[in-house]
Amino acid sequence: YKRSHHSVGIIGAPFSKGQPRDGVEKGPDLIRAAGLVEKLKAQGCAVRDYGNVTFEEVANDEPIGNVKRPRAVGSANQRLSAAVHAVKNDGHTCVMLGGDHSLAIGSIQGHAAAKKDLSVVWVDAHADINTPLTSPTGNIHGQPMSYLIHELQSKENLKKDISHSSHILKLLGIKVYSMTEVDRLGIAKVMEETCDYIFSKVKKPIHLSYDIDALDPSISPATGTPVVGGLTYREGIYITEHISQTGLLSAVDMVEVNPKRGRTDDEISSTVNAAVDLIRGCFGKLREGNHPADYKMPLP
Ligand code: EXY
Ligand code: MN
Ligand code: MN
Ligand code: MN
Repeated sequence: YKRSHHSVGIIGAPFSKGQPRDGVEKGPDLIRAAGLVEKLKAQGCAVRDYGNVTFEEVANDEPIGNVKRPRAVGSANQRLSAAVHAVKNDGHTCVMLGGDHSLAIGSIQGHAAAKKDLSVVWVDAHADINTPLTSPTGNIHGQPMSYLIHELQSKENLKKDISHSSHILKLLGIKVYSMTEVDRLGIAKVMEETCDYIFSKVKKPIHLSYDIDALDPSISPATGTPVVGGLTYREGIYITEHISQTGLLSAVDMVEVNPKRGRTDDEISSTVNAAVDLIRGCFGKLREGNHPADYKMPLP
């Protein structure tokens, strides 16, 4: 029964310009202040905190078409991509603390630059696959997948009538589980099927992009776009436990924690603590309890 052997590299990305609400840039420091590093070490991880990425001020960042703050988001993601690439080259599992979900563009790009082929598991109340033409808001945090998927890069495809993200997902053959499937199958079956699917050809490193708004707002209310009817705390944690036991987790994004969207201190701490617990689940924390490294079964 061995303890976690994980080596974790943490990057903070205090960035909010992929969406309009202030406060999500405070996510990284709050998640650290809730004891993330200490807790990961206590469960046996080696942890290196690379600190926060610094982002440049972009002066004239007028919308391009419908897309808001394209230059700031582009620049931030270039810097984040380089930072994630470096953490991967140092041999760690990368944990990127957002920040809004537009940061997945740079996080996945930097990860892919180091590892070539990846599987991406996206846990979210939203599909985040709007294209610049289908986005109802122009906010890039609702669009990151559209910049990462090769099939969505051609103007031809963008012109097609793909106005609903569920249609785009169908068109691309992306495996999707809605809350209806979580209810019908249970989260254990959903994760079993998810892993069967991503392991069906080759076992690629996994990039887990976890939006805290995937959890029900009764648990994580301090987020920009909460949706009632989300995952329970236990379902949310189960996802991380299951991914952890594959041994293939290579990078994690934990995004959209926004303390300014919490109405009370309890709402904020519930959200931040859930983010910490999800990350702990990614690195082998078991709800049954973890034995200390030198634990010996007492003789009868
Ligand atoms: N579908 C809406 C949009 O594209 O603006 C809302 C997107 C919310 C995205 C959140 C972070 O996951
Ligand atoms: Mn998202
Ligand atoms: Mn979301
Ligand atoms: Mn492991």
